[in-house]
Amino acid sequence: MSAGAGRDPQGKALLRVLAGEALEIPPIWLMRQAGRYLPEYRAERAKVGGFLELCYTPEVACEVTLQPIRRYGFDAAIIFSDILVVPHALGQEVWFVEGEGPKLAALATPDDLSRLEPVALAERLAPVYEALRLTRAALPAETALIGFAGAPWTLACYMLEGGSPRSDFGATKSWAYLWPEAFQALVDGLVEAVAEHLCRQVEAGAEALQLFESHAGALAGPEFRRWCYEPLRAIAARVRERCPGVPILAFPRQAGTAYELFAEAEWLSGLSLDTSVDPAWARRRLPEGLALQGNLDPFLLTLGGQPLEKAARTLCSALAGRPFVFNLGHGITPQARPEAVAELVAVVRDR
Ligand code: 1CP
Repeated sequence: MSAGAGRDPQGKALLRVLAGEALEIPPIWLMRQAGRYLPEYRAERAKVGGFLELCYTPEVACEVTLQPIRRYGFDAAIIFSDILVVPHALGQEVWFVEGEGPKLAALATPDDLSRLEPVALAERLAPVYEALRLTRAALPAETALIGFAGAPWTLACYMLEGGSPRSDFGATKSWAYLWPEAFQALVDGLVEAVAEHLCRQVEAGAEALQLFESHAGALAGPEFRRWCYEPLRAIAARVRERCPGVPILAFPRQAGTAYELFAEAEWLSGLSLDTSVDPAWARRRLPEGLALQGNLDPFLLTLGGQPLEKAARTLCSALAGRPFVFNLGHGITPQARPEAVAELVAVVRDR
């Protein structure tokens, strides 16, 4: 199988950096690099019924994963899927409304936890693993394949809010404060489910893993430690036991000063910085051996030209000489100009 060979840090730039090497030309990939800004993605999307069908049809998920690699030759492909396949595979109803985003049948009270069916997870997500196998077989040898999952707090937000969280995270925080034991049981269950999903992805060919904690910014202090940091650490421990050596990246978006907690996270290979983090601060406060990933403002890809070039060069200089993966500070938007993405890759590689 290619997974073992792929994890050899000799070849692939992304894996070398996640093993602690500083490369003169940083590897580059972009969060949400397959998506609506690409006409070829929109064409594939129009052929299938719904967004989840796209995720669960291995040939199509493989094709859209490869599209940005063909166009730009990124150093890594991220498997086309979504963080919400985990709640879906646990038996929660999930659907996508065009222009509105994801919707879920919210868990209303602790009694609803009994509706979740963790035993069925791997079987329901088999198409994702098949998509990884197909993609690994089709990728150029130098391109790393990234598997991913949502982190428990972020998944809990969608599961309890019934979709994209309200600005006060009211439903989620009500559970956490009113029913802490039930909320802990949900988070613990998600730790197991996410660890299982990540290990299956590695077994199907993923060579690095990213945990998306998109709503880390809703937490601070002891709550951050309990609901974000500790569950991430617990997942990493399980993955390291079953899949030793696979590098793990975390993206605790908008964590603010809590980014510093990860300075001691020896279980982590790389930390993804959001747009609000000053790279010079990260360089000073986070350990030399921890790869930093990020954090160009995605808006610059709607502009292109001189502002994009200047920001990309500044970012590369700020993190030169240490393990660094060039990326955005959040996902690419549907408004990004495909030509601007090509400009960005050229600037990062040909400075
Ligand atoms: O119809 C469409 O094309 C829907 C748009 C879309 C896409 C392209 C959604 C719905 N998901 C995806 C793919 C996706 N989602 C990937 C694919 C791989 C790649 O990067 O190319 C990944 C990694 C995700 C991860 C994801 N999904 C996150 C974490 C990253 C982040 O943006 O913070 C989150 C929060 C989701 C939930 C989700 N799924 C889709 C949307 C629009 C959202 C976000 C809704 C919200 O903001 O609350």
